[in-house]
This record gives sequence, C-alpha cells and structure tokens, in this order.
Amino acid sequence: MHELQITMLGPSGVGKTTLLTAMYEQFESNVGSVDLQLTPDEDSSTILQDTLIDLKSLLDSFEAKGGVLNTEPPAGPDSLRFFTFGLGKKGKKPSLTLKFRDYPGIYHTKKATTDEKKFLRDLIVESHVILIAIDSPSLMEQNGRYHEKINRPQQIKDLFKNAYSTSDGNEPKMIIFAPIKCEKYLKKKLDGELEDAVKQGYHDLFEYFRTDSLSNCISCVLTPVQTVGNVVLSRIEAEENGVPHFSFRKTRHDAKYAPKDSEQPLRYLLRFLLRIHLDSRKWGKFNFVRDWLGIDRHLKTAVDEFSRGCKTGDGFVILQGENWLKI
Ligand SMILES: Nc1nc2c(ncn2[C@@H]2O[C@H](COP(=O)(O)OP(=O)(O)OP(=O)(O)O)[C@@H](O)[C@H]2O)c(=O)[nH]1
Ligand SMILES: [Mg+2]
Repeated sequence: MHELQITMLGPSGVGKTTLLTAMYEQFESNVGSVDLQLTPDEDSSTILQDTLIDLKSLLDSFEAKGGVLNTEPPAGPDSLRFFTFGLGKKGKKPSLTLKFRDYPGIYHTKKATTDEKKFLRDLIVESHVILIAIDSPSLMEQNGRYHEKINRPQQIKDLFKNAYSTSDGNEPKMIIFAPIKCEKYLKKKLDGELEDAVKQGYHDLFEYFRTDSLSNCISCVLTPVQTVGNVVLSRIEAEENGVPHFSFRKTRHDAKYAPKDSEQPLRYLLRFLLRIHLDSRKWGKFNFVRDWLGIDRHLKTAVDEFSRGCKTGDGFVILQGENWLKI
C-alpha cells in the first residue's frame, strides 16, 4: 500500500503526543458525512487509547504541568514505533497508510546520543510532511521569554538545514506549525498576535525556507490546535532550573475533554496531496499520489470535500507556498 511519512517534531513537553492523540481520536466526529475513514493498526490504537485516558484524567484535576505524559522509548531510537493509520473510504479497505513518527523530545537536549541526533536528521529527510508542535505559552507570555528554552527554534532550524542540505531539493514538502495550549490566545482574539509571534519566533527558519532552493517547494501553514479544550492558562509559577511551570485551569468545574480543530492539520495535509495529484509534473517521493487518487473518483471527491474544510482566519494562516494548496 502507498505510504506517507509524517513527523511530529518538537522538544519535550510541547505537545507532540497529545496532538497525535487528538488528531486520531477526533477524526471520526470531524469528518461528518464525508466518505473518509482513518483506521489505526492495533498497537497504535492501544497506545493512543492509553494516552487518551491519561489526558482525560488530567482534566479531572487540571493543573497541567508540561510533559506529564512524556514519551519514553524502551531502548534507543530503533525501538520507537510508527503510529500507523489506514486512510480510505468508510467501510472499505484503506488505500493509503499514514505513518506518523513520534519520539521523546529529550532527543533535542544535549544528553542526546549520536544515534538519537542522526535519527532526528533522518526523520526530516524522509518525511513528506512535518508537524512542528509549539508550546504557545512559552512563545506568547512575557514577550516570549521562554520560547528559546522550550521550543528551541534555532536547533530546529539547524536540523532542517542539515537535513535539506544533503537531500535532493526540489520535491514539495509541507511544514505545519501547530501551536498547542493556545486556548487563551484564540479566545481573546489575539490570533493576529499568535501569527506574529510564530513568524518572529521562527524568523530564521522562515528565512531559510525562503532561500532560492527551497522557496518554491516548501509550503508552510499555521494551525493552532487545542488538544485538550476547555482549559485556560491561569498562572506562571517560579522557574525550576530555568524552566517555568505553566498552570491551567478548567473553564468550568464540569468541563470535559473537548479538543478543538485537531483535524485541521489533516485537512491541510490532504489538500496538499490533492494539489500534488492535480499537478502534471513528476514528484519523486510523491508520485504515488497520482495512482492513489487517480484510480478512485469517489475517493478523490471525498478528499476534495474534506480539504475544503481547511480553516482560514481565527489564527489559521498559509504562511508560505500558497500555490501548493490551491485546489
Ligand atoms: N493547556 C493545554 N495543555 C495541554 C494541551 N495539550 C497538551 N497539554 C499539556 O501539555 C503536556 C505535554 O504534552 P505531550 O503531548 O506529552 O508533549 P510531548 O511533546 O509529546 O513531550 P515528550 O513526549 O516529552 O517529547 C501535557 O502533559 C498536557 O499537560 C492543550 O490543548 N491545552
Ligand atoms: Mg510525547
């Protein structure tokens, strides 16, 4: 079966695993009448179900301290598994495999081994789509005082530079910037500020993406996702080893787990694939998209319908490479 590889990128505690969980868990309720279905393999389903239970119980006594659900591999990067989902029409055999890579954010620290660093670099080279999870309070509070420390934008830029300098440049790539824990900034209609902060906070990375060899093949979008919902930042506690504690409270005492917009990255991803399919050029790693959507007219219609639900405004912005999303 055709495969698409997607990386969840970001340092520890920013929200990679919760984003993956919410994307999977909310797909069915968000897809509505569109004839698409996402089916996890058994292992992925079991692990994500456990994360979901953690997330829901976290909300029962919500005082989120970053990283309570830290992803830990049993032994080194080789032991990490893919989260695999089949995508296809409802009730039918899937026709595309979405392979998500999630890893422990400690691979971004100076404790990382050579193997772990190589693993990160290879991930970026091999992935068709990369989701950068962003810890929004670090980016937004106190003029982004903790952004460098928590989100490590310079290191992320260097990772891309290392990876792309050795790969064959002109294949299209999609980079999704997904601010997590962002409820406060969307509620207060500070979405313009969130956009500005992302542009500024990742300034050097965007500058790199705009260089001649990359500007025509990289598409960047901003998709703020509330992976828990019904919570809001309540206070910032004193730092411990330079790392702050952001506390959140529920919006109401009986508020329940209710992620918002968690399917949006998938909508953008499918819009990108559809656009590639509609293009007549040959695209190396992406040539499979022609077969995937070319044979099945109904599937193509479903993908088209789903992609038309991409939000714009309210914090959702195409930051670069709009032509890769025109359908
Ligand atoms: N306020 C708020 N907090 C959230 C939300 N989603 C996740 N969190 C908090 O963010 C913490 C970190 O999320 P994870 O998904 O475990 O982070 P990670 O990037 O996978 O971290 P590692 O596995 O250590 O690399 C969680 O423990 C939650 O407390 C959200 O939508 N809103
Ligand atoms: Mg994790």
